[in-house]
Amino acid sequence: MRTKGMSMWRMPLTIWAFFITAIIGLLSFPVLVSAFLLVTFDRSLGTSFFLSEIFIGGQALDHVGGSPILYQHLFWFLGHPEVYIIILPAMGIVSEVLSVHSRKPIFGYKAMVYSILAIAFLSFIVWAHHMFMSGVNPFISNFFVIFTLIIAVPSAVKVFNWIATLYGGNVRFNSASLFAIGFVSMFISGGLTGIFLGNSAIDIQLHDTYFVVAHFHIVMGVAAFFGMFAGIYNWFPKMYGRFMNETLGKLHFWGTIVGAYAVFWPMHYLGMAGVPRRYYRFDSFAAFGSFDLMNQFITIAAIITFGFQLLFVVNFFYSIWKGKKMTDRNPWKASTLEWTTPIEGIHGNWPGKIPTVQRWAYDYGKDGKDFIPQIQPVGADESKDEH
Ligand code: HEM
Ligand code: HEM
Ligand SMILES: [Cu+2]
Repeated sequence: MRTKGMSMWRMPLTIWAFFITAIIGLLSFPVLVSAFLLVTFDRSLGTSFFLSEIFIGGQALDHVGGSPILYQHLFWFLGHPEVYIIILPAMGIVSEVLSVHSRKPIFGYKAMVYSILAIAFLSFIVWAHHMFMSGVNPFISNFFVIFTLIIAVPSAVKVFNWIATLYGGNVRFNSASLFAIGFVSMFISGGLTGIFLGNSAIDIQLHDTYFVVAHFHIVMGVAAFFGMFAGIYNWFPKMYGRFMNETLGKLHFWGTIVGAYAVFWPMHYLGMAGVPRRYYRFDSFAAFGSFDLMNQFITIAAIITFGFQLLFVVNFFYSIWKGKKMTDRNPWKASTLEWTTPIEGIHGNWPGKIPTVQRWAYDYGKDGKDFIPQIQPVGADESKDEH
């Protein structure tokens, strides 16, 4: 007899991802807050946690023993987990959207959960990969190189499982699933450059160049936004009882994915050629003059990509009031709970008794049925769970 009710192994992956994200946040933000407190003390109370002996104008200031590198450690102890705080929710949403719109159970549900856990754990022991050029002992760097490269394993497991979920699926190519697929593409592109940066020997060349800017915009800026868009297009009917316009949505997707690659792909070349980040202008460096054209191209691409985001804003607000009305409470034929509440009083809960969860969240295409809602009891003749 299978137990009734929601259990950890029945949670949708979106919820798993949000849950683990909350834990990462709880453990990492306090470290940043303490760094901020110490900085405040340094600046207003005359302490020198981060200020070492400095000479200004031949005069020794009265700071002793502080270490600016300590600030970097505290900052990146938050900073690296933070990038996963940004990406994990998107990963959860994408897992959900890909499964629903390919009409297949998510491939490797438990592996997905364990890789989220592994990523979360590892994210706390790789922070110094942002500091290979801070004068960190190269022997210590090796520790961070190894664990950084190990993160690629659970990341690859997730990518493999998303693709395997799509494989052979009856995929509905709508705005939600397109953005989810776009997420996978961006995550692969940005993850690969992470592996380059994770090798300290290569990072010595690439640190503080546009290669890093390219890496993190693709994997964080663009991918996280794609996850958010996939989620909005997917749950919009749930939120407002109306659909977003699909034609505008698809236009938004194609404009954004082409635009985002046009903006951030060339940055890799800039970086490999040695163009540093955080420079306002390059006129005093003759050598960088030859990159003007590429920079102009990036600027124009960014403006056009921004234009496509306006389509989204228009679509969003237009659809809230004028979008096609939802007549079926479960338009995507999803098995998760949120789609079983009535259309009226969208933000309310279930009228009367709260339904009991009977099965995991991904019974798609099981026993020849298109989908089985999570609240449907398990039949006696039903085959075993997928996980
Ligand atoms: C396979 C996975 C990944 C690896 C191995 C990796 C590795 C690295 C390394 C070594 C750096 C430091 C580069 C440098 O400053 O010289 C870096 C920078 C960065 N990464 Fe990743 N990364 C990965 C995935 C991600 C993900 C998923 C995100 C965000 C969602 C992310 C966001 C960032 C950001 C924001 C920076 C730059 C921070 C800054 O200096 O301003 N990375 N990455
Ligand atoms: C089309 C959209 C975007 C464009 C064109 C863009 C462009 C840029 C450029 C050119 C830089 C480098 C500045 C420099 O080093 O001098 C930069 C820095 C950065 N961007 Fe973006 N960005 C975009 C969206 C985003 C998004 C969505 C995120 C976050 C999710 C983001 C996060 C960052 C961060 C963390 C930095 C590093 C700031 C630093 O150097 O301390 N960007 N961006
Ligand atoms: Cu990092």
